[in-house]
Amino acid sequence: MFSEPCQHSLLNSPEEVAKLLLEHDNYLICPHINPDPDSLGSAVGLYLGLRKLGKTVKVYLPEETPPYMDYLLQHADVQLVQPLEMGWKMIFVDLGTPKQLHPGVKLIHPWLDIDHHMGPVSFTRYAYIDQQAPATSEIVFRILKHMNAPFDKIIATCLYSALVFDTRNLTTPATTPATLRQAADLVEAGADPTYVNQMLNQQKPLNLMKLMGEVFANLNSALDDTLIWAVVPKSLQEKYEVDENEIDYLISDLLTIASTEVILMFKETSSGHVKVSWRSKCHVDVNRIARQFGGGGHHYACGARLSLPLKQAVRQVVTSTQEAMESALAVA
Ligand SMILES: [Mn+2]
Repeated sequence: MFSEPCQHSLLNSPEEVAKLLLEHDNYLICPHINPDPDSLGSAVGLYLGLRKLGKTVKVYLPEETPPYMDYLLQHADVQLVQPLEMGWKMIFVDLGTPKQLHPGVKLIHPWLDIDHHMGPVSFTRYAYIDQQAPATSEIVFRILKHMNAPFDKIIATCLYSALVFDTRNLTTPATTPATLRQAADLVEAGADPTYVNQMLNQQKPLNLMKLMGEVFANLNSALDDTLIWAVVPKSLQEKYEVDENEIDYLISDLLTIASTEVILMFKETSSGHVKVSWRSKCHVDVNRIARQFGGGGHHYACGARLSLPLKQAVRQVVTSTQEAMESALAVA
């Protein structure tokens, strides 16, 4: 019987991660709860790369994901139930914090954490955290390159999808010339930008658009409309028969409003929580606000889950966000 990790080592480069992955075998890759295309694309891209190098690998995903991401999953050996036999080394991608794990994930052999969120979080034996990386997939790409994994169209599609998702189509401030070169390498390896754009950005169901119409008609704002928030109660999701995971789509549309600095979205979930999402255009570090509520993410995008009634969650989060914005915009 193996023992739980008693030591934590931070790795210093993708090269070190590559070396470690080549030395071992039997990997179980876990995305975060309610995974986004960066977490899923990174997980499946890493899975496929390791498979090509002869490793035994599985992806563990104990939940349904919105249909628009099916194309990322179709080539992976996805386990809905955690394999509990010994020997699986768990690899976490894009996690941010262990709180972002699905409750169905048991930390049996937490071995490696690959991430670009605030860190380090020492719950795994090894971790490689690069906060400058625009997406976790950007790190996975570099790891696979150091392992000399052959890139094919499917791996390239997974990693390209993850990269363009987290960089809002290669436009966030984290997008550098190196990011664009990596995107070009992935297109050269077979990723099709037109196809990926269709998959990620043109899959909204009609009933979601109708729900968005009602949500947008009832937007709230403060601070001269620099703060705008949308509230999506369960009753509205039921009225339009919209899957709660699909509602996350609408936040990026709110960022297109000219006056906004910060966007907030409140979604009542079936688990009884309120999921809060923050997006910032520039000056306001919304991650600092999310952390006050036990959440986290990045300067420009983050979230938290609150065990509060919807109205109370809205009141508390709007107040804190307003305060943070007033001080951030005063110095900007
Ligand atoms: Mn990410």
